[in-house]
Amino acid sequence: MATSPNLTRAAFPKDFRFGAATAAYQVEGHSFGGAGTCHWDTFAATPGNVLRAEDGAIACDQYHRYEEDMDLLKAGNFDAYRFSTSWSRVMPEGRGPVNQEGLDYYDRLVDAILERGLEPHATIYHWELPSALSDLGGWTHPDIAQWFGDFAEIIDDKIGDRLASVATINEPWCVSYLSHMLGHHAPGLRNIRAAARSMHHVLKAHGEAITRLRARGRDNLGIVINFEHTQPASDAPEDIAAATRQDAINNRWFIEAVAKGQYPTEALEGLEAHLPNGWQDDMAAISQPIDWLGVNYYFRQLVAHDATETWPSTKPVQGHLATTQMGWEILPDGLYALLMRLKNDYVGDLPIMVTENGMAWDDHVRNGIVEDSERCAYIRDHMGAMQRAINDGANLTGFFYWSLLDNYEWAFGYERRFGMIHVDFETLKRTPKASYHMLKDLLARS
Ligand code: IFM
Repeated sequence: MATSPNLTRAAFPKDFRFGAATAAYQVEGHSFGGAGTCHWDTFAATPGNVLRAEDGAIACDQYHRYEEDMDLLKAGNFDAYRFSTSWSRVMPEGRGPVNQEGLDYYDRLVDAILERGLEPHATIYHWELPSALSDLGGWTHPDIAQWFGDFAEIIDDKIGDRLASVATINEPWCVSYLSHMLGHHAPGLRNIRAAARSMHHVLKAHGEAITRLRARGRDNLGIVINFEHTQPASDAPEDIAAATRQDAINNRWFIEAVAKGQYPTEALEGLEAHLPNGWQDDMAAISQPIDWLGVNYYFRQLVAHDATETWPSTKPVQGHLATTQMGWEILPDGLYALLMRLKNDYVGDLPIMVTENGMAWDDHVRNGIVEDSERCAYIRDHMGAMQRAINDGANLTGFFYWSLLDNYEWAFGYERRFGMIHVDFETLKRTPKASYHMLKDLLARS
Protein backbone atom coordinates (compact mmCIF):
# COMPACT_ATOMS: atom_id res chain seq x y z
CA MET A 1 0.00 0.00 0.00
CA ALA A 2 1.28 3.44 -0.91
CA THR A 3 1.46 5.80 2.06
CA SER A 4 0.67 9.46 1.49
CA PRO A 5 2.72 11.59 3.87
CA ASN A 6 2.53 14.87 1.97
CA LEU A 7 -1.10 15.30 1.06
CA THR A 8 -2.55 18.79 1.25
CA ARG A 9 -5.84 20.39 0.31
CA ALA A 10 -4.29 21.29 -3.05
CA ALA A 11 -4.08 17.60 -3.95
CA PHE A 12 -7.90 17.42 -4.03
CA PRO A 13 -10.38 19.01 -6.45
CA LYS A 14 -11.03 22.72 -5.88
CA ASP A 15 -14.55 22.30 -4.51
CA PHE A 16 -13.77 19.24 -2.40
CA ARG A 17 -15.09 19.76 1.12
CA PHE A 18 -13.41 18.61 4.31
CA GLY A 19 -15.49 18.31 7.42
CA ALA A 20 -16.00 16.46 10.65
CA ALA A 21 -19.01 14.44 11.72
CA THR A 22 -20.95 13.72 14.90
CA ALA A 23 -24.42 12.41 15.76
CA ALA A 24 -27.04 13.80 18.11
CA TYR A 25 -27.21 11.13 20.85
CA GLN A 26 -23.43 10.74 20.87
CA VAL A 27 -22.61 14.40 21.56
CA GLU A 28 -25.58 16.57 22.55
CA GLY A 29 -26.60 15.43 26.03
CA HIS A 30 -29.99 13.79 25.83
CA SER A 31 -31.13 14.91 29.28
CA PHE A 32 -31.25 18.55 28.14
CA GLY A 33 -33.95 20.49 26.31
CA GLY A 34 -37.00 18.32 26.78
CA ALA A 35 -35.92 15.28 24.75
CA GLY A 36 -38.04 12.17 25.25
CA THR A 37 -36.50 8.83 26.10
CA CYS A 38 -35.21 6.75 23.23
CA HIS A 39 -34.42 3.07 22.78
CA TRP A 40 -30.73 3.74 23.52
CA ASP A 41 -31.70 4.97 27.02
CA THR A 42 -33.50 1.73 27.76
CA PHE A 43 -30.90 -0.44 26.03
CA ALA A 44 -28.13 1.19 28.06
CA ALA A 45 -30.12 0.77 31.29
CA THR A 46 -30.25 -3.01 30.74
CA PRO A 47 -27.25 -4.56 32.52
CA GLY A 48 -24.66 -6.02 30.18
CA ASN A 49 -25.63 -4.16 27.01
CA VAL A 50 -23.31 -1.16 27.31
CA LEU A 51 -19.90 -0.86 28.92
CA ARG A 52 -20.41 0.50 32.48
CA ALA A 53 -24.09 0.99 31.51
CA GLU A 54 -23.20 4.47 30.24
CA ASP A 55 -25.77 6.46 28.29
CA GLY A 56 -26.04 9.73 26.35
CA ALA A 57 -27.58 11.84 29.14
CA ILE A 58 -24.67 14.33 29.19
CA ALA A 59 -22.36 13.08 26.43
CA CYS A 60 -20.23 16.07 25.29
CA ASP A 61 -22.93 18.59 26.23
CA GLN A 62 -22.84 19.97 22.71
CA TYR A 63 -26.40 21.12 23.39
CA HIS A 64 -24.85 23.97 25.40
CA ARG A 65 -21.33 24.05 23.91
CA TYR A 66 -22.03 24.03 20.17
CA GLU A 67 -20.58 27.53 19.70
CA GLU A 68 -17.26 26.41 21.17
CA ASP A 69 -17.29 23.27 19.02
CA MET A 70 -18.05 25.20 15.84
CA ASP A 71 -15.25 27.65 16.69
CA LEU A 72 -12.86 24.71 16.92
CA LEU A 73 -14.06 23.33 13.60
CA LYS A 74 -13.60 26.69 11.92
CA ALA A 75 -10.18 27.25 13.50
CA GLY A 76 -9.16 23.83 12.16
CA ASN A 77 -9.64 25.09 8.58
CA PHE A 78 -12.56 22.74 7.93
CA ASP A 79 -15.37 23.55 5.49
CA ALA A 80 -18.31 21.61 6.85
CA TYR A 81 -20.03 20.03 9.83
CA ARG A 82 -22.05 16.83 9.61
CA PHE A 83 -24.57 16.46 12.44
CA SER A 84 -27.83 14.61 12.99
CA THR A 85 -31.25 15.56 14.28
CA SER A 86 -32.64 13.56 17.18
CA TRP A 87 -36.13 12.18 16.59
CA SER A 88 -36.79 11.85 20.31
CA ARG A 89 -35.57 15.39 21.02
CA VAL A 90 -37.86 16.88 18.37
CA MET A 91 -40.82 14.52 18.87
CA PRO A 92 -40.60 13.02 22.37
CA GLU A 93 -43.45 10.60 21.63
CA GLY A 94 -42.23 9.89 18.10
CA ARG A 95 -45.51 11.09 16.62
CA GLY A 96 -47.76 14.07 17.24
CA PRO A 97 -46.57 16.98 19.37
CA VAL A 98 -43.28 18.69 18.62
CA ASN A 99 -40.93 19.76 21.41
CA GLN A 100 -40.33 23.31 20.22
CA GLU A 101 -37.31 23.75 22.46
CA GLY A 102 -35.68 20.72 20.86
CA LEU A 103 -36.44 21.83 17.33
CA ASP A 104 -35.14 25.34 18.04
CA TYR A 105 -31.80 23.84 19.04
CA TYR A 106 -31.20 22.73 15.44
CA ASP A 107 -32.15 26.19 14.23
CA ARG A 108 -29.45 27.70 16.48
CA LEU A 109 -26.93 25.05 15.50
CA VAL A 110 -27.42 25.61 11.77
CA ASP A 111 -27.10 29.36 12.26
CA ALA A 112 -23.89 28.85 14.25
CA ILE A 113 -22.47 26.70 11.44
CA LEU A 114 -23.41 29.21 8.74
CA GLU A 115 -22.21 32.23 10.72
CA ARG A 116 -18.72 30.72 10.62
CA GLY A 117 -18.84 30.21 6.88
CA LEU A 118 -19.17 26.43 7.26
CA GLU A 119 -21.60 24.13 5.41
CA PRO A 120 -24.27 22.31 7.44
CA HIS A 121 -24.79 18.66 6.41
CA ALA A 122 -27.66 17.02 8.26
CA THR A 123 -28.60 13.41 8.79
CA ILE A 124 -32.23 13.06 9.80
CA TYR A 125 -31.91 9.74 11.68
CA HIS A 126 -28.80 8.53 13.48
CA TRP A 127 -30.32 6.00 15.87
CA GLU A 128 -32.25 7.61 18.74
CA LEU A 129 -35.64 6.05 18.09
CA PRO A 130 -38.26 7.41 20.52
CA SER A 131 -39.18 4.79 23.14
CA ALA A 132 -42.87 5.22 22.37
CA LEU A 133 -42.23 3.97 18.83
CA SER A 134 -39.81 1.30 19.97
CA ASP A 135 -42.53 -0.03 22.27
CA LEU A 136 -44.77 -0.44 19.22
CA GLY A 137 -42.13 -2.51 17.45
CA GLY A 138 -39.91 0.28 16.14
CA TRP A 139 -38.26 -0.55 12.83
CA THR A 140 -40.27 -3.78 12.54
CA HIS A 141 -43.58 -1.87 12.50
CA PRO A 142 -45.19 -1.54 9.06
CA ASP A 143 -46.08 2.14 9.63
CA ILE A 144 -42.62 3.36 10.55
CA ALA A 145 -41.90 4.72 7.07
CA GLN A 146 -44.87 7.09 7.42
CA TRP A 147 -43.84 8.12 10.94
CA PHE A 148 -40.34 8.82 9.69
CA GLY A 149 -41.69 10.80 6.73
CA ASP A 150 -43.61 13.03 9.15
CA PHE A 151 -40.47 13.61 11.21
CA ALA A 152 -38.44 14.41 8.08
CA GLU A 153 -40.95 17.07 7.06
CA ILE A 154 -40.78 18.72 10.49
CA ILE A 155 -36.99 18.94 10.21
CA ASP A 156 -37.29 20.25 6.66
CA ASP A 157 -39.78 22.93 7.74
CA LYS A 158 -37.32 24.25 10.30
CA ILE A 159 -33.87 23.99 8.72
CA GLY A 160 -34.28 22.46 5.24
CA ASP A 161 -33.76 25.76 3.41
CA ARG A 162 -30.26 26.19 4.87
CA LEU A 163 -28.72 22.73 4.52
CA ALA A 164 -25.91 21.88 2.13
CA SER A 165 -27.01 18.24 2.12
CA VAL A 166 -29.56 16.00 3.78
CA ALA A 167 -29.11 12.29 4.44
CA THR A 168 -32.23 10.37 5.37
CA ILE A 169 -30.70 7.57 7.46
CA ASN A 170 -27.27 6.84 8.85
CA GLU A 171 -26.02 3.28 8.33
CA PRO A 172 -29.17 1.25 7.64
CA TRP A 173 -27.26 -2.01 8.27
CA CYS A 174 -26.60 -0.89 11.86
CA VAL A 175 -30.20 0.29 12.33
CA SER A 176 -31.45 -3.12 11.23
CA TYR A 177 -29.13 -6.15 11.08
CA LEU A 178 -26.68 -5.16 13.81
CA SER A 179 -29.57 -4.23 16.12
CA HIS A 180 -32.19 -6.89 15.29
CA MET A 181 -30.12 -9.94 14.20
CA LEU A 182 -26.84 -9.58 16.06
CA GLY A 183 -28.32 -7.76 19.07
CA HIS A 184 -25.32 -5.48 19.56
CA HIS A 185 -27.25 -2.21 19.34
CA ALA A 186 -30.67 -1.08 20.54
CA PRO A 187 -33.19 -2.66 20.62
CA GLY A 188 -30.87 -5.66 21.08
CA LEU A 189 -32.93 -8.32 19.30
CA ARG A 190 -31.57 -11.57 17.87
CA ASN A 191 -34.38 -12.49 15.55
CA ILE A 192 -34.15 -13.08 11.81
CA ARG A 193 -37.76 -12.07 11.20
CA ALA A 194 -37.30 -8.75 12.99
CA ALA A 195 -34.00 -8.29 11.16
CA ALA A 196 -35.48 -8.83 7.69
CA ARG A 197 -38.40 -6.53 8.37
CA SER A 198 -36.25 -3.77 9.78
CA MET A 199 -33.84 -4.14 6.84
CA HIS A 200 -36.73 -3.47 4.50
CA HIS A 201 -38.55 -0.86 6.57
CA VAL A 202 -35.46 1.29 7.07
CA LEU A 203 -35.10 1.49 3.29
CA LYS A 204 -38.81 2.12 2.89
CA ALA A 205 -38.45 5.01 5.37
CA HIS A 206 -35.58 6.35 3.29
CA GLY A 207 -37.77 6.22 0.17
CA GLU A 208 -40.67 7.89 1.95
CA ALA A 209 -38.49 10.77 3.15
CA ILE A 210 -37.00 11.24 -0.33
CA THR A 211 -40.50 11.32 -1.85
CA ARG A 212 -41.69 13.93 0.62
CA LEU A 213 -38.62 16.18 0.55
CA ARG A 214 -38.37 15.96 -3.23
CA ALA A 215 -41.99 17.12 -3.44
CA ARG A 216 -40.83 20.20 -1.52
CA GLY A 217 -38.24 20.96 -4.16
CA ARG A 218 -35.11 19.75 -2.34
CA ASP A 219 -32.22 18.72 -4.59
CA ASN A 220 -29.52 17.79 -2.06
CA LEU A 221 -30.86 14.44 -0.82
CA GLY A 222 -28.98 11.24 -0.09
CA ILE A 223 -28.44 8.34 2.29
CA VAL A 224 -25.39 7.28 4.31
CA ILE A 225 -24.49 3.59 3.99
CA ASN A 226 -21.71 1.80 5.86
CA PHE A 227 -19.47 -0.72 4.11
CA GLU A 228 -16.70 -3.04 5.26
CA HIS A 229 -14.01 -4.63 3.11
CA THR A 230 -15.17 -8.24 3.34
CA GLN A 231 -12.72 -11.03 2.48
CA PRO A 232 -12.77 -14.82 2.94
CA ALA A 233 -10.56 -16.06 5.77
CA SER A 234 -9.10 -18.78 3.51
CA ASP A 235 -9.27 -20.20 0.00
CA ALA A 236 -11.66 -22.95 1.15
CA PRO A 237 -14.86 -22.87 -0.96
CA GLU A 238 -17.04 -22.73 2.16
CA ASP A 239 -15.17 -19.66 3.46
CA ILE A 240 -15.44 -17.98 0.06
CA ALA A 241 -19.20 -18.68 0.06
CA ALA A 242 -19.50 -17.36 3.63
CA ALA A 243 -17.75 -14.12 2.66
CA THR A 244 -20.06 -13.79 -0.34
CA ARG A 245 -23.09 -14.11 1.96
CA GLN A 246 -21.71 -11.55 4.39
CA ASP A 247 -20.89 -9.17 1.54
CA ALA A 248 -24.47 -9.55 0.30
CA ILE A 249 -25.96 -8.81 3.73
CA ASN A 250 -23.56 -6.15 5.03
CA ASN A 251 -22.51 -4.36 1.85
CA ARG A 252 -24.81 -5.10 -1.09
CA TRP A 253 -28.30 -5.23 0.48
CA PHE A 254 -28.65 -1.49 0.97
CA ILE A 255 -26.76 -0.09 -2.02
CA GLU A 256 -28.36 -2.60 -4.39
CA ALA A 257 -31.82 -1.61 -3.17
CA VAL A 258 -31.11 2.12 -3.48
CA ALA A 259 -29.19 1.96 -6.76
CA LYS A 260 -31.01 -0.89 -8.54
CA GLY A 261 -34.28 -1.55 -6.72
CA GLN A 262 -33.37 -5.15 -5.88
CA TYR A 263 -31.92 -7.27 -3.09
CA PRO A 264 -28.98 -9.65 -3.62
CA THR A 265 -29.93 -13.30 -4.14
CA GLU A 266 -27.36 -14.55 -1.62
CA ALA A 267 -29.07 -12.49 1.11
CA LEU A 268 -32.64 -13.22 0.00
CA GLU A 269 -31.94 -16.94 0.37
CA GLY A 270 -32.11 -16.50 4.15
CA LEU A 271 -34.18 -13.35 4.54
CA GLU A 272 -36.93 -13.47 1.92
CA ALA A 273 -39.23 -15.69 3.97
CA HIS A 274 -39.27 -13.01 6.65
CA LEU A 275 -39.80 -9.91 4.54
CA PRO A 276 -43.21 -8.23 4.76
CA ASN A 277 -45.77 -9.29 2.13
CA GLY A 278 -45.64 -7.15 -0.97
CA TRP A 279 -42.11 -5.89 -0.30
CA GLN A 280 -41.46 -5.84 -4.05
CA ASP A 281 -43.99 -3.01 -4.42
CA ASP A 282 -41.79 -0.72 -2.30
CA MET A 283 -38.66 -1.12 -4.39
CA ALA A 284 -39.48 1.64 -6.87
CA ALA A 285 -39.76 4.27 -4.13
CA ILE A 286 -36.62 2.91 -2.43
CA SER A 287 -34.62 3.20 -5.65
CA GLN A 288 -35.84 6.61 -6.80
CA PRO A 289 -32.98 8.94 -7.72
CA ILE A 290 -30.86 10.52 -5.02
CA ASP A 291 -28.49 13.46 -5.42
CA TRP A 292 -25.46 12.03 -3.66
CA LEU A 293 -24.33 8.96 -1.72
CA GLY A 294 -22.70 8.97 1.72
CA VAL A 295 -20.13 6.26 2.41
CA ASN A 296 -18.90 5.23 5.85
CA TYR A 297 -15.82 3.02 5.78
CA TYR A 298 -13.59 1.88 8.63
CA PHE A 299 -12.08 -1.63 8.27
CA ARG A 300 -11.37 -4.96 6.60
CA GLN A 301 -13.30 -8.00 7.85
CA LEU A 302 -12.21 -11.61 7.30
CA VAL A 303 -15.06 -14.13 7.29
CA ALA A 304 -15.18 -17.91 7.68
CA HIS A 305 -17.93 -20.50 7.42
CA ASP A 306 -19.35 -21.56 10.78
CA ALA A 307 -21.29 -24.82 10.54
CA THR A 308 -22.40 -24.54 14.17
CA GLU A 309 -24.40 -21.38 13.45
CA THR A 310 -27.76 -20.99 11.74
CA TRP A 311 -27.96 -18.97 8.49
CA PRO A 312 -25.92 -17.12 7.39
CA SER A 313 -23.43 -19.45 9.16
CA THR A 314 -20.59 -16.94 9.15
CA LYS A 315 -18.02 -16.01 11.75
CA PRO A 316 -15.57 -13.11 11.91
CA VAL A 317 -11.89 -14.01 11.90
CA GLN A 318 -9.11 -11.73 13.12
CA GLY A 319 -6.45 -11.17 10.46
CA HIS A 320 -2.87 -9.98 10.68
CA LEU A 321 -3.34 -6.29 9.93
CA ALA A 322 -2.77 -3.57 12.51
CA THR A 323 -5.93 -2.77 14.45
CA THR A 324 -7.56 0.24 16.08
CA GLN A 325 -8.83 0.40 19.68
CA MET A 326 -12.03 -1.22 18.36
CA GLY A 327 -10.02 -4.23 17.16
CA TRP A 328 -10.84 -3.21 13.59
CA GLU A 329 -8.25 -4.11 10.96
CA ILE A 330 -6.86 -1.07 9.13
CA LEU A 331 -6.93 -1.29 5.32
CA PRO A 332 -6.91 2.03 3.42
CA ASP A 333 -6.86 0.13 0.11
CA GLY A 334 -10.29 -1.17 1.11
CA LEU A 335 -11.61 2.38 0.84
CA TYR A 336 -10.07 2.77 -2.60
CA ALA A 337 -11.60 -0.54 -3.71
CA LEU A 338 -14.99 0.45 -2.29
CA LEU A 339 -15.07 3.81 -4.07
CA MET A 340 -14.19 2.15 -7.37
CA ARG A 341 -16.72 -0.64 -6.82
CA LEU A 342 -19.46 1.89 -6.14
CA LYS A 343 -18.57 3.82 -9.28
CA ASN A 344 -18.27 0.78 -11.52
CA ASP A 345 -21.09 -1.41 -10.19
CA TYR A 346 -23.67 0.90 -8.61
CA VAL A 347 -23.75 4.66 -8.91
CA GLY A 348 -21.52 5.68 -11.83
CA ASP A 349 -20.81 9.39 -11.59
CA LEU A 350 -23.25 10.22 -8.79
CA PRO A 351 -21.41 12.43 -6.28
CA ILE A 352 -20.10 10.45 -3.31
CA MET A 353 -18.99 11.84 0.03
CA VAL A 354 -17.02 9.82 2.56
CA THR A 355 -19.31 10.80 5.42
CA GLU A 356 -17.35 8.84 8.05
CA ASN A 357 -13.86 7.45 8.37
CA GLY A 358 -11.67 7.52 11.44
CA MET A 359 -10.26 5.44 14.26
CA ALA A 360 -10.54 4.91 17.98
CA TRP A 361 -7.41 4.96 20.12
CA ASP A 362 -6.69 5.00 23.83
CA ASP A 363 -5.77 8.69 23.86
CA HIS A 364 -4.52 10.59 26.90
CA VAL A 365 -3.79 14.26 27.56
CA ARG A 366 -0.20 14.67 28.77
CA ASN A 367 1.07 18.18 29.53
CA GLY A 368 -1.87 19.58 27.59
CA ILE A 369 -1.04 17.55 24.47
CA VAL A 370 -2.57 14.43 22.90
CA GLU A 371 -0.06 12.63 20.69
CA ASP A 372 -2.16 10.43 18.40
CA SER A 373 0.37 9.59 15.71
CA GLU A 374 -1.49 6.34 14.85
CA ARG A 375 -4.57 8.38 13.99
CA CYS A 376 -2.51 10.86 11.95
CA ALA A 377 -1.19 7.97 9.86
CA TYR A 378 -4.67 6.44 9.54
CA ILE A 379 -6.10 9.72 8.25
CA ARG A 380 -3.27 10.37 5.82
CA ASP A 381 -3.43 6.86 4.41
CA HIS A 382 -7.19 6.97 3.93
CA MET A 383 -6.97 10.42 2.34
CA GLY A 384 -4.37 8.95 0.00
CA ALA A 385 -6.83 6.18 -0.91
CA MET A 386 -9.51 8.81 -1.61
CA GLN A 387 -7.14 10.78 -3.77
CA ARG A 388 -6.21 7.72 -5.81
CA ALA A 389 -9.88 6.94 -6.36
CA ILE A 390 -10.49 10.50 -7.54
CA ASN A 391 -7.54 10.20 -9.94
CA ASP A 392 -9.08 6.98 -11.25
CA GLY A 393 -12.43 8.65 -11.94
CA ALA A 394 -14.47 8.39 -8.73
CA ASN A 395 -16.71 11.45 -8.29
CA LEU A 396 -15.75 11.95 -4.65
CA THR A 397 -16.75 15.41 -3.46
CA GLY A 398 -16.08 15.42 0.27
CA PHE A 399 -14.63 13.74 3.37
CA PHE A 400 -15.86 14.04 6.95
CA TYR A 401 -13.58 12.75 9.68
CA TRP A 402 -15.38 10.69 12.35
CA SER A 403 -15.45 12.27 14.74
CA LEU A 404 -15.06 15.93 15.65
CA LEU A 405 -15.05 14.96 19.33
CA ASP A 406 -14.54 11.91 21.49
CA ASN A 407 -18.11 10.88 22.24
CA TYR A 408 -20.58 8.17 23.24
CA GLU A 409 -19.49 5.12 21.25
CA TRP A 410 -22.76 3.23 21.71
CA ALA A 411 -22.25 -0.20 23.33
CA PHE A 412 -18.69 0.84 24.24
CA GLY A 413 -19.81 3.87 26.22
CA TYR A 414 -17.18 6.60 26.52
CA GLU A 415 -14.19 4.27 26.45
CA ARG A 416 -13.49 4.29 22.70
CA ARG A 417 -12.17 7.63 21.53
CA PHE A 418 -12.64 8.50 17.84
CA GLY A 419 -12.31 12.28 18.17
CA MET A 420 -9.71 14.58 16.68
CA ILE A 421 -10.56 16.63 19.76
CA HIS A 422 -10.17 14.96 23.14
CA VAL A 423 -13.05 15.34 25.63
CA ASP A 424 -12.51 14.96 29.36
CA PHE A 425 -15.85 13.43 30.33
CA GLU A 426 -15.53 14.71 33.93
CA THR A 427 -14.99 18.38 33.06
CA LEU A 428 -16.08 18.32 29.38
CA LYS A 429 -12.92 20.23 28.52
CA ARG A 430 -11.96 19.97 24.85
CA THR A 431 -8.29 19.46 23.89
CA PRO A 432 -7.42 19.30 20.18
CA LYS A 433 -5.24 16.27 19.46
CA ALA A 434 -2.18 16.14 17.19
CA SER A 435 -4.47 14.82 14.41
CA TYR A 436 -6.54 18.01 14.62
CA HIS A 437 -3.39 20.11 14.26
CA MET A 438 -2.19 17.93 11.39
CA LEU A 439 -5.49 18.41 9.55
CA LYS A 440 -5.45 22.12 10.34
CA ASP A 441 -2.05 22.46 8.64
CA LEU A 442 -3.00 20.21 5.78
CA LEU A 443 -6.24 22.10 5.10
CA ALA A 444 -4.77 25.61 5.33
CA ARG A 445 -5.43 27.47 2.12
CA SER A 446 -2.31 28.79 0.47
O1 IFM B 1 -19.75 6.07 16.31
C1 IFM B 1 -20.16 5.40 15.16
C2 IFM B 1 -21.20 6.21 14.42
O2 IFM B 1 -22.31 6.49 15.21
C3 IFM B 1 -21.69 5.45 13.21
N1 IFM B 1 -20.60 5.00 12.41
C4 IFM B 1 -19.51 4.32 13.06
C5 IFM B 1 -19.01 5.15 14.23
C6 IFM B 1 -17.84 4.42 14.92
O3 IFM B 1 -18.25 3.18 15.40
